[in-house]
Parts: sequence; C-alpha cells; structure tokens
Amino acid sequence: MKTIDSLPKQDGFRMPGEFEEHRGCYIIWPERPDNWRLGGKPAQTTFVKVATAIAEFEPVTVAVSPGQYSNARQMLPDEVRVIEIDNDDAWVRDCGPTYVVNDRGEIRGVDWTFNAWGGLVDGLYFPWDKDNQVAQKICEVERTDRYCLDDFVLEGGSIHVDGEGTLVVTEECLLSPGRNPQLSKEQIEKILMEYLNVEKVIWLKRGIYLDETNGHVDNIFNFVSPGVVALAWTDDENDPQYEISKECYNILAAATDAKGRKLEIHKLYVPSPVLITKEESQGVDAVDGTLPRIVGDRLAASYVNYYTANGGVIFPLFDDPMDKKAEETLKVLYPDRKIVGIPAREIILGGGNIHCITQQVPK
Ligand code: KQY
Repeated sequence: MKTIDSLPKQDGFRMPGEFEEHRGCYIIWPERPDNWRLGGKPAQTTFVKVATAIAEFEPVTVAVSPGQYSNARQMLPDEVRVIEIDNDDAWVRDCGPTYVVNDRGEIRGVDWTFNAWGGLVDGLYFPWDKDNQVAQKICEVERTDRYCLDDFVLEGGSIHVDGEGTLVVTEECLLSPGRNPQLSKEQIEKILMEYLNVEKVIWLKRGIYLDETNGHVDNIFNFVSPGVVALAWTDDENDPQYEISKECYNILAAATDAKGRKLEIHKLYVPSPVLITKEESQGVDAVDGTLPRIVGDRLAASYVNYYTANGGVIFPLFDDPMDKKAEETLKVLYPDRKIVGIPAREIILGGGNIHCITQQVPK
C-alpha cells in the first residue's frame, strides 16, 4: 500500500457522492465509558442494528479494539465482518479515509489529520492517536493507496459533495480555531479543491444548534443527488435552530452548484429537543478532558444524519412524532431506495448519529 505524493485532482481522482455505488461500509465498535453510558452496552446494541440494517444492502466491516473482539463478534450477525483496529472512539466518518475514485474504477484513500474535533483547543477527548491511524489501517485492509495530509485537520463529517464538482461545508467547523488556524479560508478551500477534486465550495455559516463537532455539515445538510439537497429544518421561530436553518436555506437558495444549477432544497424537520435524562447522565463516567454529559443538556438531534447505502437509506429515529414525517420525506426523496429507521437515541447520546458512525468505500 503506497502513500502517494501527488494530488487527487492532478491524478484524475474525485470524491464521489455518497449516493453513488459502494464497495462496502465501515463502522467502529463503541466502548469508551466516558462517552457511551454503561460502558457502551446500550450503544453496542444500537450499532448492531445499524450494521445489520446496512448489511442488507452492502458488505459491512466492524472495526473493534482487541479487548472487544469476542464480544462484538458474538453480538454481530455472521454476514458482518469483524476485524481488529484499535481506536479511541467510534466515529469512523471522521477518522476513517475519505475515498476518491477515477474513471477507471480505481479508488484511493485520503487520510486527513484527525485531532478529536479541535485538539487541545476544544477537542472532545485526549489522546486521539489511535483514531488518527484508523484511516491508514482501513486503506491497508482495503489494499488501497492513500494520500496523506500530516498537517491538515479535517473530518469526513465536515464535508459533503455531489460528485460533480460541488462541496458543501460550514464555516463554524472548517474555520474553527482547533483545526487549521494557520490557514485562511481561501487556503483551506484550495486544499479541498485539490484533494476532493471540486470546483465550487458552498460555505454554510453554522451547523445544528449545540453540535459538539463545531457544526459538522453532515448533521444539517446532505446531497440526495446532484442538484437536490436535504436541509434540517424547524418552523419554530423560538427555537435557536430556526435562525440557523433559515440562514443555511438562504445561502443554498442563492447558490448555484459547480454545473451552474440552482439547488432544489427539501426540508427535513428536526425532532423536538432531545435532552439528556438523569439516568443517562449518571451512566457516563466523568473523565477530565472528555466532554461531560450533563442532565438536561440538549443533543444535536437531526434526521439529516442518515447513511445512504446501495439501495437503502438508514436514518435515525428519536421516538418523536417527527419520525414519521422524516420517513415520508425520505421516501419521496429516495423513491428507489428502501427507507429503514433505527432507534438512535443511544448514538445521539454519544454526540453524533448514523452518518457519523459509518464510512462508505466507493465501488
Ligand atoms: O458527529 C460526529 N461526526 C462525531 C461526534 C463525536 C462526538 C464525540 N463525543
């Protein structure tokens, strides 16, 4: 497995849209007790449901730490491959490789630097060295060469592309002081254009209210297909989410994509606020340096944080009346895919959702 010195754009590689065909999907097994309540047991049950649901559509690999191999192997169905990759937590969207493809069907990984969403400035745990090796290890398993950026911090959840030259990101995240403070917005844009092979970057201002990743785009926005997008939305003007979603809407409505198209924007309504209960808060170990889970805290719950699989869409359920509406909206947006909802409270309690715990490998 080679590390390549050139740039994906000059080599003719581009990041495909998630809606394009996949070779498979990776997930990392949750276990750290200062993020997942009760030593990760309830989250593990939910991750099994997500892995099983995706495995209906494409091959799934679950990466586990050595100490969890037997437990994960026993809990997961046979069709899910379980391999050992040591890790610091379970967010493969962010620490895994971003794959790029060329017209000959070859794929290569892009291995960004991972610093737990902000390093020593406002990162969510310390250390993160095992997570920072996950992308390279997945490239080894997949036998894919990789581009490696040792001095550029980025997470996969902070980028969405249409596969046709358009990238959407948030300023809140990409310009945050804990990532690449030495780079200007223009310099960041140039790096993204070269590594993802895009011509147009649409900058939203902020992500979902109180998102602990500094507003990852994947919790508020997704590409359904080129020119068609989903945006997390609320009509409640008293909810701080309203102003954020409205601002995103205005930016998207005024934008054109890399092909000069106006975007067709579909609203995906957020559930009513999801708050941490006393029992949930008490189940999480308090550790200095890890974001605490405090009773009453509002979680960044959004249906946009779904995974697009070959022939399926796996989306989070919050035991909320909006679950039904989200399913109906997704059915309209994806008439050719099966829409599968998974109760996801145990994932949002860890700070992200189904999209954040998955990483596709394109075909
Ligand atoms: O949302 C994500 N992409 C990751 C969330 C990380 C939360 C760590 N507690």
